[in-house]
Amino acid sequence: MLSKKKFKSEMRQRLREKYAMEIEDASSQELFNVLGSVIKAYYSDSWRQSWKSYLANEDKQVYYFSIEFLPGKMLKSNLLNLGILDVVSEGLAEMEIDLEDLANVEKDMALGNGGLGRLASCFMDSIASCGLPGNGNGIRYDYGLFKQRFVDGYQVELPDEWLSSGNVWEVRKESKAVDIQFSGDVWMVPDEEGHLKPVYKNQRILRAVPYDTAMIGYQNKRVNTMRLWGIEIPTSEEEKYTSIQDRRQFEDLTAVLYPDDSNERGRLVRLAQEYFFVSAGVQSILRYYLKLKKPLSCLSEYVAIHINDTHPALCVPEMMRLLLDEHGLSWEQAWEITVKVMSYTNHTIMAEALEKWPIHLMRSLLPRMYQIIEEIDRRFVEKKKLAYGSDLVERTRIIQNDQVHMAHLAIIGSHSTNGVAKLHSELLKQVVLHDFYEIYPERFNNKTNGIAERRWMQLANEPLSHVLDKHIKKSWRKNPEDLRLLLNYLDDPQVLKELAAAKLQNKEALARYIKETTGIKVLPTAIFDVQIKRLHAYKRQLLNLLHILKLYFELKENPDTAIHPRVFIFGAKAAPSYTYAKAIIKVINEVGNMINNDPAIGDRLKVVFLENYNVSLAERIIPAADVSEQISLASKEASGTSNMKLMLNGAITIATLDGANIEIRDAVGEDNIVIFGLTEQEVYAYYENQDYSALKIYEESPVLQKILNAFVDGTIPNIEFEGREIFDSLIKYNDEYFLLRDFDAYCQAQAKINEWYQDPQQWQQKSLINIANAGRFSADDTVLRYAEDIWQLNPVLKAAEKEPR
Ligand code: 26Q
Repeated sequence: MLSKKKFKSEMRQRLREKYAMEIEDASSQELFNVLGSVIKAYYSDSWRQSWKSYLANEDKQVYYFSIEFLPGKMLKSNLLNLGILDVVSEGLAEMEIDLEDLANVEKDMALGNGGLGRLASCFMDSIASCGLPGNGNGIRYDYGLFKQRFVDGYQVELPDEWLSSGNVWEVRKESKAVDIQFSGDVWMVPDEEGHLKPVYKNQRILRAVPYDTAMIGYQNKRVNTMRLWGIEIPTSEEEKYTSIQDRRQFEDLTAVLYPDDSNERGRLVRLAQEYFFVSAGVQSILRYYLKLKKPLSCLSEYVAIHINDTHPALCVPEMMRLLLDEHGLSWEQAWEITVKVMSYTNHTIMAEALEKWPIHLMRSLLPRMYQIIEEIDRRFVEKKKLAYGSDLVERTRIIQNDQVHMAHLAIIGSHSTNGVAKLHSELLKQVVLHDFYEIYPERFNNKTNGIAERRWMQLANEPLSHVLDKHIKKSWRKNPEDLRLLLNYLDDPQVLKELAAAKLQNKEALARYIKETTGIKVLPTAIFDVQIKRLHAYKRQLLNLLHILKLYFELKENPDTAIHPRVFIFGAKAAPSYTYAKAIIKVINEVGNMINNDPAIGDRLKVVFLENYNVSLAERIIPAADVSEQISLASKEASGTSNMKLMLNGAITIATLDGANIEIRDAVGEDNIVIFGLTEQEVYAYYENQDYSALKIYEESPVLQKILNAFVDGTIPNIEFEGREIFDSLIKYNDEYFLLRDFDAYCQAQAKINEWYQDPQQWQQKSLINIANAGRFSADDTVLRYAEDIWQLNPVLKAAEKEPR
């Protein structure tokens, strides 16, 4: 264990070695770097030992392949997980250093867009915390997700230079580099035994260099690895590059993370990124495996590869290539191994979001991959046609209309396909992937998402954590299910009072942040109503705005309207080329300006759109939220995870029956959540009957007329262009996401929130019930289910033998 004294002397010693300085002379950045290296030294033994013990026990390992990871800042979560947060914080204080100051120096590691990337990072934390042998595999982008600024209410994107001051957590492992082959022609030439072998001409060899980051388990001495690959041109290959542009084209492969963006579809660089980290990862896995001296036929007893969405689906043909071309296995042997090793998670049911690549791109960049995919496709068709008939097979085959369907590849090439919430997994089976469900019913399963509750409660919400410790003791910190103990205090006025005080404290902190960053003054006693997520039409930030405008007009017309003051808080990035989403950002900002500066409204209504929503900002907003907006059109949000984080922090959810909202309702009961809107069946009925008319709803509703007209009649200033675009999307193009249909129900739901808030004790009880029931969404549980049902990791199986669950 680290003593305060030891820690302080380590800090001083390393600062002298690294910068030849004393504490008093060092900047926050220098102190942060030194602190990072002290911590790294502290866990280095556990990191080595964990790896050694996996090797010694020949534990089966899982490799989580994800093109996105979104860890945010790591300093405090590393300290927490190592169990030295207090020692370090106090030790620093004794040297007159504020841990918070150093924590703020760290740049967010934002190598992801949103939910999918953050889920990968929550899983990394939980996999280590559950003591499971598991590793991340991804890309070390030079620039993470763009930084968002508002200029005149418009989103402007700036590069995210997250590496500009170095990265203390990563370890470059040059000796573990692997070669990656791109492009060139492939000739299948018979070898001495007459087996066809690929011979490449004009190919480019690139080097993938791993950068390893420790994934520290929660106070269990386990340290796993997240391995991110960077690209380099090997010196031996340099003469092949005839121009700077040619070099750049390859070197820039890992330069930027692609934003979640349909316009980026079909970009060659994205495909190259996918192959790059897949090939690097699969090669290094096999290299490790061969050291174990086990036959390849047993690979699936030692290795599981998880494909996070279809972005790493090339794992399937790449594993096949290595087994066939490098290790000489037969197709049948290689295929059996591959399917057993691979598993796949689907994160969307939106047809337009399913990944497809034009054949010509795949063939020109990755000719061998394409050949193998063609053969997988050919055998699939041949084998399944007899049993299922040609219609079904034509719909499910991998190659269709000159495109490679990555989801089809992932399903056919793996033994498990899971959705991320109950409803989503049902829709996969019954609708979106129904054809595959007919063929492979046993492959489909559900794994409802979860969150790293330690980060989202212990780190993000200290005031609430202290209240919990005081009354239910500390077991919840390790065992989130123990949050249920809080239910014993449902009628304890003292506990309710303390919970309310913690919330108020968090709201005051957020109010200060809002004042500093936007200049807007908000009342901490107002209802803090929060919608934080990527900006997407289906998530319906616009529905929220329509309701805000309704309240605004009501207050203007009738200043005596009884509503509790509300602060509507938004955080959202729009993909750079998603013009409609950007128009919504602009309009929310302009409505905000109009309302926030209207003296007739005062403190009763405020609209705050915080810039640059990211993990760190989420950690500020979530603890301060009273209301959680989860208002996607039913069936569109696969799961959502901020819904879970907000619930855990005591916000009351206003939600449609979509994604994990349904499971949140089941957990807290109807009285502690506000549900509204179309159900998924009703949405599908509209699709079937084609009888939705937004215009009709508009014509019959004076309220909606007033609100929608405000977008085009100059009522809302400075949105001439965007206002028209939005108005047209609702009326002229018939409101694709049924906002107008759900509008009345949403307003009633919001009225209920207002009414509930009038009774502080009742509100606090509902909030308590939400906190107490959030334990079931711990990512620890989620990864244990993956480990047991999908990855079949030995430690879980062994533990299960000992004490059946
Ligand atoms: C597409 C084309 C080109 C480049 C990038 C992309 C791209 C990038 C990111 C496509 C999709 C994503 C991210 C999707 C995502 O975050 N999905 C969310 O996953 C969460 C975790 O399962 C769910 O909770 C959310 O419901 C789901 O929207």
